[in-house]
Amino acid sequence: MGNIELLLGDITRDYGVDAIVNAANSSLLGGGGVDGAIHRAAGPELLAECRTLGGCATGGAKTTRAYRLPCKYVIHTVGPVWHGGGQHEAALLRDCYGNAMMRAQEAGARSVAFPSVSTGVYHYPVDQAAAIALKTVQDFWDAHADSFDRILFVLFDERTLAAYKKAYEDLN
Ligand code: AR6
Repeated sequence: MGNIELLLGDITRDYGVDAIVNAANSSLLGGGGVDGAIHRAAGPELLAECRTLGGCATGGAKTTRAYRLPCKYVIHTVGPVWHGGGQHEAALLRDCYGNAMMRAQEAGARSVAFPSVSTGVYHYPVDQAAAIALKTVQDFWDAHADSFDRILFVLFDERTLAAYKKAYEDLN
């Protein structure tokens, strides 16, 4: 059984992983934040492939190739927009991480890097999001220990990293 790694950094850099997860929107046609960074680093072929996918529901996840990114796959998931917590946001965020892990397993990706889905433009409170993210991913890894070697969260700023570290302590 492995331990999730929590790193500060830019997920488009080379972490030696098979798959990275994108915090996309339901069009899957790009945007700002980590989505913009991933599309810029992958090159226009990524958008061309995304156009063939017909979008993605909130909580869902779809896999593409990674083109110029230093990994094999991008798993695009669509996090919930935070509306105060009464609109199934927690269940939808759980679905994002669970479905992304399922897509990774199906692709044979043995190492996966996640960003903090929904805590940027979508305004999900980072403390709550971190607890859901880590528990969902750790539970999936524990249940499918043979499928994965490494799981990372690559967090873009100190505040987000601190929230994930705290949630990780509370979980273990
Ligand atoms: N590497 C890792 N994390 C990053 C990077 C990066 N290069 N860039 C930003 N982050 P957001 P969301 C962090 O807004 O809240 C897009 O326009 C960022 O600091 O990217 O799920 C999509 O198209 C934050 O901690 O995603 C959607 O429309 C985290 O990634 C919408 O934003 C998520 O922030 C999705 O919003």
